[in-house]
Amino acid sequence: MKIETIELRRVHLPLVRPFRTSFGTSTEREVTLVRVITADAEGWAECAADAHPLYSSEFLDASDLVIRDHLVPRLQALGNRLTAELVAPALEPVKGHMMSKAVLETAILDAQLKTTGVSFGGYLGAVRETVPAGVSVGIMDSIPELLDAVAGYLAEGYLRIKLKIEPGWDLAPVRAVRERFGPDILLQVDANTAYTLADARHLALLDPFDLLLMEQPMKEDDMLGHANLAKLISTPICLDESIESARDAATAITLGACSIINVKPARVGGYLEARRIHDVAAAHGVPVWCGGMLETGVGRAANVALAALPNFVLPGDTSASNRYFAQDLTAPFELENGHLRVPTGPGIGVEVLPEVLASVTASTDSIRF
Ligand code: NPQ
Ligand code: MG
Repeated sequence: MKIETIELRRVHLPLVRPFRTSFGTSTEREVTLVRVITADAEGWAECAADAHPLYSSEFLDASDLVIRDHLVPRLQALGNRLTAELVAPALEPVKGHMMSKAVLETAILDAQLKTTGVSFGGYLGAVRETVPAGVSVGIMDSIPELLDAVAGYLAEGYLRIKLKIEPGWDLAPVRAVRERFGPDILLQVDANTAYTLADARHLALLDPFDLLLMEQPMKEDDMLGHANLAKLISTPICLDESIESARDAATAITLGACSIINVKPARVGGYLEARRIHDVAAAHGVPVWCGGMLETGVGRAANVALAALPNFVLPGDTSASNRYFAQDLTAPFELENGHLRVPTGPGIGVEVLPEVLASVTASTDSIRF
């Protein structure tokens, strides 16, 4: 593939309501979009990093810099031999920066698949035309406010509810949601690293509520702690932040640190490594589901394709566009009986709306390749 230009474009999208997690509150989503221009096609992807290094150490300004000064030059060095499959090996000497690596690999893969007329789902091995949609519900100021929000999402058709938790907002919201909506709704929690092993007895109080899983209760580098916690509570542990590679997945599974994995392509360097995590987990009989990073339609399209692989057996954080945005960058993803349709067109299978893009762009930087 011969790349002519790589464009980095910073956009700001307002969120329909504030989204609060144990690490902070967001009122808008700021992302860097990468556009890869070749003679035959244009590839698009979005960097999942946040403006602040709170979910992980990555953040957007640093990502733009590492892409420009450290990653793109290594791709340029490959010349016309460049393919999406060679991106990760070429970037491997650079430590970390998985989200920055992921956005480059994904935009290049999109251009490559558009050139050959293959969809993301077709390339990755999707086996479903639609995927069940879950929704991630932020920490609220009160239980009544939370119950209203959950009632609204269930009425829209969401098939699984994930409550964000933190110390002081865990037992009461879970109990209230179970009491109001009953034992049959699929319910899980996500702590985004807010607890320690000293909280094990408290977290065990969630055992009676029949949660599908508890996501990332402790620090990202605490594999052993999660393995110990798993012996003290009956809720299955799912890891998110701790898993940055297929090797991490194998370690966590073998250690007993998790029995379910949240796969986010951005966190693991792209869709190729995400598929390897899917495969490693499947080989161990460990179910996976597709996480979310408040993606615009550009990132959402590729996630929905990944979520259609066979071992994605739990509903993901693949929500409809209007869960986050009044106006998405693409035609909106909408729920159909609680499911999202997997795009079938070449590449990510969705197009960026030019007028919307222009209206939300804060800055653009073109790199001649
Ligand atoms: C998670 N996502 O599973 C993440 C966390 C998260 C849907 O719960 C800006 C950028 C805000 C990234 C908020 C969901 C974010 C973000 C939350 C990621 O842990
Ligand atoms: Mg999470």
